[in-house]
Amino acid sequence: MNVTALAAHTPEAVRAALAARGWEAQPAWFAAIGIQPFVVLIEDITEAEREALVHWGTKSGADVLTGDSGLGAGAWALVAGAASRIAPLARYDRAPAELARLAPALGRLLAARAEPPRSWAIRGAELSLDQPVIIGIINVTPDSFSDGGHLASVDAAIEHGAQLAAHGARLLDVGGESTRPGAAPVPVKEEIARVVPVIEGLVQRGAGPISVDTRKAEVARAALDAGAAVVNDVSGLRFDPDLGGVAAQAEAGVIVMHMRGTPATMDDLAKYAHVAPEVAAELAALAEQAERGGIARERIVVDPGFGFAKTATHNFRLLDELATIVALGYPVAVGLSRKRFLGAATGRPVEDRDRATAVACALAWERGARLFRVHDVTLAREALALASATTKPT
Ligand code: PMM
Repeated sequence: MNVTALAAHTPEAVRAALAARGWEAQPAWFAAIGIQPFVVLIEDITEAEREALVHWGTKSGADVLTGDSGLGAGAWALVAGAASRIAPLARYDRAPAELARLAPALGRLLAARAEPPRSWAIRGAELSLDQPVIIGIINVTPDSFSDGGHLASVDAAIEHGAQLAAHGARLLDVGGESTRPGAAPVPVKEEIARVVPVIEGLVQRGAGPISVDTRKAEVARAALDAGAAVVNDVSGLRFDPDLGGVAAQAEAGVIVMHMRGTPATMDDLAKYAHVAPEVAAELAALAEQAERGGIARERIVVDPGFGFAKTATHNFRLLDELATIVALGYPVAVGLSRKRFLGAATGRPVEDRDRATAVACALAWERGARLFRVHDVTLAREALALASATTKPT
């Protein structure tokens, strides 16, 4: 007899074991997904639902931990087990009647796990997510947090963008307003004057597709008119109520990022009891709002907003628990590049954080992120080439 431990942090080991024993690719994938450990946190349930879950757990062999939230917030339950064991709870015909309320949300989580999105529809194109999508940063701001001042001239910014594309960036993100904590707001006219000539120049050079990093509808409209294909909004479409409509009408791709408050107020709002589920819930509400505003689901990417209304500790937890964001079912982008929490871990100053960025990108890939907004495309690309090679199914 031979007894071997298999890796369980992804489905790949089980899939490989089954494939090696003659299973077809599709059934091997579904079996591997089914065997994988699955843990769900269920909040705001009634006492009857809590009791029904405990009873169901005893019968089905899943682990169920429960408690009371207090303050009238209802009870909570943590349910853990193989996904295939928990899956019947998502089916009305199999789940106990008392737990019917659970089925839709649980069904969505299970479906997103089994079939994560494999492409992102942007304006006039489709980006495959089977490989990492590197988003190259072009900050055209005199006061940006990490590369401020270097790209002040239009020609320098265009040249820089062309270089990023040549090094493997599949999207170029042009921004004209710094979102540093406490940065001064930029008037609309000034922001347009910064980003539009750069976008036009990049389009002329055939570099792109291009994304515009803005919170403002007027800037987005001007950028889309100049040829941008994506709107990247750090306010998650909260800052300007017209931005969603502009993006929807242009059929642009949209990156909906999580933050609280504004860059001026966000640091005081970095208060979470458990950061990943709270960011996931707030991000889900923003993405649903975007969909209600007419942006097609397949055009939406979500981003947990590292460094925005988060302390270093929150950012580390969020990176580790990124799967909670991925489970929302939208493609996930991360903006880790040169951020302060990388300095907190490595002791490196902002101009020397590209190696830490590359490592963080690799960790994020493994946890399910597919898009990576970075300054140093070459280093990130190398790290992601390695990370994606290790998770590639054989
Ligand atoms: N971070 C910054 C600016 N824009 N957009 C997205 N989607 N995600 C981010 O994390 C993000 C962003 C701030 O960083 P920078 O000043 O280095 O550009």
